[in-house]
Amino acid sequence: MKNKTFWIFALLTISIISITYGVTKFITPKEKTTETALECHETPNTSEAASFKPTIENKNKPAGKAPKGMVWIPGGEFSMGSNVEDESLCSLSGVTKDAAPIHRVYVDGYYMDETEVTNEEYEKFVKATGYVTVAEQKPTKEEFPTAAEEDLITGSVIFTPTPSAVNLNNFLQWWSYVPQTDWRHPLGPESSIKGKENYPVVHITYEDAAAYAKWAGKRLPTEAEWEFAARGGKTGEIYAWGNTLKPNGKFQANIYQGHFPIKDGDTGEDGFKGIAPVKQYAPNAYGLYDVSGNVWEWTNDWYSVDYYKSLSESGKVAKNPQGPNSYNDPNDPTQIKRVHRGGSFLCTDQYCTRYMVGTRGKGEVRSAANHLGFRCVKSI
Ligand SMILES: [Ca+2]
Ligand SMILES: [Ca+2]
Repeated sequence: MKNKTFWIFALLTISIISITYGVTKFITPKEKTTETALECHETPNTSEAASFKPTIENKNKPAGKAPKGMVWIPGGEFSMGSNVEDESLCSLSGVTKDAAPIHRVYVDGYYMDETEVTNEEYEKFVKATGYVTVAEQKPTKEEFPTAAEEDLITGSVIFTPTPSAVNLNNFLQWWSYVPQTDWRHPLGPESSIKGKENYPVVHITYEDAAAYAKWAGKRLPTEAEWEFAARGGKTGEIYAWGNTLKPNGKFQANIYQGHFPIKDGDTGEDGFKGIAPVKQYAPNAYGLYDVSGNVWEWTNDWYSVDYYKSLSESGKVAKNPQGPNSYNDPNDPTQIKRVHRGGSFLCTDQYCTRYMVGTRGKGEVRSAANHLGFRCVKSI
């Protein structure tokens, strides 16, 4: 990359590396497109099928109505994680391993936002508090000591389709750091959120999400709370809606169809090319919309590659796990990361199939992009 924002770009987009990890690590350069090189399936290869034990929901329910825009998640004991052996439905072996082994977890009940936090909701917060998101703050020399002064400019990272087919081994080809890009200008300085009040807010870092949650009297979910809720009380299913990607031939979430990442490559077979307003697909069994796809969602937990392993090895049911004490991503050891969940409108069946409900994502805490948002929970 030759443009002057390269250093900031490189430093701020670590989360993109994480999100597209399957691409960067597991798709080797080929002249052929992955579509012709791979055999894809409706369901992934799985292992440890017997290790999912039934979900046992709590019976208690708080009196009174749920807070506006939230639904009650009863909590209980469930089997958490993924037994998917492949990174994708196209048999790329890979990083879903960090969601193994399946282990037993208990969470108390809580309320959860029924949708991703929208632009309209985030705007109320900003108007009330004057909050300035990370993308709107000028990067400092302290944070980016190697960057030249002229490169320290506000902005965020946008998915930028390529003019033609590319090898999928270099994510820099389809992500760009664009100056003056933030939640109000999700596709660059000329764009706006006018008429997009009911779209999920994006370009949100962890601290931006946590600040909103605090203002709203809520908090970010733990990773366990997020997964318990997303599974909707079901046991060991691959998706939030069941075990097949397209029941009756119909997509159940806003993901990506077609040839990634080329211009006009997303066919929008699921109804949307790119991001969608919230509530466009049926909710899961708890009444939650878009837990899979549309935008990735922050959780409060540090990301550690071996956290599930350590919980499993304890031999006990993990009670209200709060995540590991620190972050640990051996592939990217200097980056401070927390867990993302659910995948986004850019996840395809070829890789990054993180709309599979037990799988995990991760991101550097001060990084954002136009496919990353959040939702909140509230304890009783
Ligand atoms: Ca779509
Ligand atoms: Ca989502």
